[in-house]
Amino acid sequence: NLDLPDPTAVISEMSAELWNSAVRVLDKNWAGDHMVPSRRLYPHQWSWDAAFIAVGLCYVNPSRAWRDLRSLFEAQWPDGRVPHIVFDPHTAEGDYFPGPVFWDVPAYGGRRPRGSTALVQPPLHAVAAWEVYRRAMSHGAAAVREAHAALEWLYPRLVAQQDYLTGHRDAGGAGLASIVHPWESGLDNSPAWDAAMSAVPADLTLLQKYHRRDLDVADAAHRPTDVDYARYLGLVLSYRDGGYADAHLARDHDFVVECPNFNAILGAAEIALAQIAGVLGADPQVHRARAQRITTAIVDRLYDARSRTFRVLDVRTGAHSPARCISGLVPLILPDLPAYYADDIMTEARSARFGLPQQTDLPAPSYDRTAADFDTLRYWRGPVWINVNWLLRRGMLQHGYRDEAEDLRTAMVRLVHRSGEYEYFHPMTGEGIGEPAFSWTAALSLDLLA
Ligand code: 9YW
Repeated sequence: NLDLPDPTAVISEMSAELWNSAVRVLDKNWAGDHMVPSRRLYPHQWSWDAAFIAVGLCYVNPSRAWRDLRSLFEAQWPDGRVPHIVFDPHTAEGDYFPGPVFWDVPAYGGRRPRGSTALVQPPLHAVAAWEVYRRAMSHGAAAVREAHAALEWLYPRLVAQQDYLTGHRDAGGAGLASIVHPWESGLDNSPAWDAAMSAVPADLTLLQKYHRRDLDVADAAHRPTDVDYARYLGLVLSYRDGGYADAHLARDHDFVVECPNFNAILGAAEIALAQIAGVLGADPQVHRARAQRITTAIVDRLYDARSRTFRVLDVRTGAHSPARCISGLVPLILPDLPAYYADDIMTEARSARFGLPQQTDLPAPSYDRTAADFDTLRYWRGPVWINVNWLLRRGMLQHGYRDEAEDLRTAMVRLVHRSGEYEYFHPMTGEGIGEPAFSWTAALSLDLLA
């Protein structure tokens, strides 16, 4: 039938539209020496955002991808921690809360000119650095030289980040990293924290002392609640009162958990470091061995044999969280994960709980669709996020689920093309919610199209 459009032409037109608009988003969000996640809500630099951003930015501007990662690691602390937010001194204190004044971190002899928080985020940067390096070839000899120099600069800093997380942060004593605040997970108000957070004091008077800037620019129905925020602030204040030191966390701190998403990324980072070490003439074997140890510890500690899913572990109580969240699917990115567990993850991903595109036409939601408290709007309690779906697809490719990986890729591209580069998406309708022109959604779209 001659009236029907040629499907390949439709797809390439859609791809070109999305590609061009994603590039525009990344141009708009570039702030001179770093990328902001979004102009209004997040006017500083965020740690794991920089990694996702680099993965896509390298197709169009590898120099900026390296510059962004470098800006982040210039703010690394002497103990190896890479802060979850690096503040932009040109942004007014009132434009983001909690800002530098609230965090009041110690100064380290001018090594950190830009100020930061004291928390961390999932260490995806080694994976990102390796991806940016791999793509340098297609940009010519100068780009390859730039990439090599960037890897040389980053490598010891990436190793120091891993050492901090598996050393200072090994509160559970089994070689995994604990997080001490939901913000460290990147999945702020995920139901995975509800059980552990219910024991954290919620001092609502803190919210009379401070102003929640996020509610000036975003819809309260989408954001974490005031009770969440009171607990978030209380946890920072108690970590701050202890000088942001990590000794005795399991004993003294109110929130100490091991997250499968965070630790799977920690393991994947060692695999990427092995590849980077190979290029730089360092020893890859030590990183492969570490990746293996992390994978084994994730299986031993975070796998719940009864439900056959990976769960968050509360280090203080020894209990697994009852919530089935997308974080439980991310260990699929670990190449050494035995097929038995990879199969279990795929069973969960295909189930009505997460319903891969075959059932819903949409990428996976952040939380179990069948749960009584599944919330279609509130941030990490239901909506679809592109970054964690990108990780899930990476895991599918890693373990040979090629058809499902391709379906997921198509679903993500279709969703962002239809709705725009939003921060997150309604898990029933696909409508874009949160911030428009969101950097990681744009950057990862480039990677999915490339
Ligand atoms: C906040 C910047 C960050 C992301 C997190 C996301 C959100 C910050 O935004 O946290 O104020 O709630 O949960 O993953 O890094 O994009």
